Amino acid sequence: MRKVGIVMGSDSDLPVIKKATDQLKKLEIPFEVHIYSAHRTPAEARDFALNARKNGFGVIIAAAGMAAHLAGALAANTTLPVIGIPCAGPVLDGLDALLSTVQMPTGIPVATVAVGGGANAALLAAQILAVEDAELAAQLDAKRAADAAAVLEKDAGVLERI
Ligand code: RP5
Repeated sequence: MRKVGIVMGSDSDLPVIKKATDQLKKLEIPFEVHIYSAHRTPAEARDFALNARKNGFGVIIAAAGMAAHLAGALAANTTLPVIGIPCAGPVLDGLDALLSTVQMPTGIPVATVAVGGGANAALLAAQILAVEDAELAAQLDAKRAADAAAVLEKDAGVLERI
C-alpha cells in the first residue's frame, strides 16, 4: 500500500496531526510525519512534494495555521492529491488558515477539511487509497457501520439522559 505523507508547518500543529495519525493507525495505513514549513523551510517542503510519488506516497496531508500556505505550496510541486487541514491560531480561530488553505487558484487543487479536521483528513486519505484497495474499502465500510450503530445506540438511550 502507498504511504500517507503528513506534513505540518510547526510542532504546535501536533495536536491536530495526532487526530490524523490515530485514525491511520487504526486502519493500519503506513505514514510518515514531517515538520516542514512553507515559509521557514521552503526548500525541504518543496523537495518532499517533488519526490513524494517516487518515494512511495499516494496522498499528502498538510496541516498549517495562520497564513497557511503549506498545503498549496506542496500541491504546487506534486500531482498527488493534497489534503489541507487549517489549524486554529491565536487570533482568528482558524478562519485565516481556512481561507489560506481553501482558496486555491484553478489548476492546483487542495482538498480542504474543517479547521482542526485531522480525523477527516485521515479518513479522506484512506478513501483515496481505497479506490484501488478492496480490503481497505471494506474496513472503511465497517467503520461507517460501527459509527452508525453508535449513533443509534445513543438514540435509543437519549430519553434517560434528559
Ligand atoms: C504556521 O504558523 C504553523 O503551521 C502554525 O500553525 C503557525 C504557528 O507556528 P508556531 O509559531 O507555533 O511555530 O506556519
